[in-house]
Amino acid sequence: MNLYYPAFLELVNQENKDDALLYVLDLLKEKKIELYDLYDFFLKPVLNEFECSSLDEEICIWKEHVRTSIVRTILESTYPYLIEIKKSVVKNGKKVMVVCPSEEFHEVGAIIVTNYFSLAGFDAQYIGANTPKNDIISAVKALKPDYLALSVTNYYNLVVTKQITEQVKGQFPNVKVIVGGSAFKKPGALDHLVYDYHLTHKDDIFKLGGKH
Ligand code: B12
Repeated sequence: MNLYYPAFLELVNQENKDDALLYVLDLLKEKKIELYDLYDFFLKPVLNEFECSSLDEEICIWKEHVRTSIVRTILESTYPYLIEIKKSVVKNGKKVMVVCPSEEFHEVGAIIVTNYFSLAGFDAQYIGANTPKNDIISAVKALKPDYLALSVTNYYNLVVTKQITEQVKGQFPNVKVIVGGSAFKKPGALDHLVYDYHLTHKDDIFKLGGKH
């Protein structure tokens, strides 16, 4: 756990968006943490380790929304740091398109992953959450990416993911399909799926980008 995480968690638990943002901005400015730390050791755990007692089911969903809103504000507000780091990144000439399939509204992981692809030297574009199959196909046709990266969190969306990968591979055999996201933690999730890479960690993305 990062030394500065508990204080951040406390602010988020209080739903104090302003101070949570100011706290991490200060840590970045003072170079006490790197942008990578912010993603991996602050934003990811503050969402993934959020637990709501079953007694509080009624409030869990809106509380999750509030928390996500704090995280999204931090993600957008720290984008200038990404721009700054990207200036020194050597491009690898490869284009990747990141997208969440239809009904997949969980997009924080996809946005962070898009940033990692950029930092790994890819020309990375995030398309969006809840993207219908036909729109994904149209985007692949128009953008001609080298890689299509699908982010899937809810394992109920694995069925549509399978349909998308089959169609993409059928129509665009040269496009490499990358899958990632917590849905693939479910045993058997990758069975019968047409894909080229299942990546989990930022190091996998850097390796694929040619940086070790
Ligand atoms: C935030 C959240 C929400 C928010 C999402 C807001 C948004 N705009 O993104 C809201 C409130 C909308 C929401 C809604 C729902 N949620 Co929700 N949600 C979460 C929560 C708390 C955090 C998810 C998150 O963003 N994590 C932070 C990111 C940074 O981490 P990550 O997603 O793991 O991503 C990392 C890696 O997986 C990887 N990665 C991700 N994608 C990719 C792609 C590639 C290519 C690669 C290489 C890597 C990669 O890299 C990322 C960065 O390290 C999880 C809890 C959990 N433990 O996951 C539940 C959770 C995912 N939700 C769940 C559920 C059930 C729902 C709802 C059905 C609830 C409901 N009853 O309405 C709806 C479904 C909405 C929908 N149709 O998609 C379940 C899913 C269970 C399942 N069936 O799989 C979870 C696990 C909660 C639980 N314990 O039950 N949710």
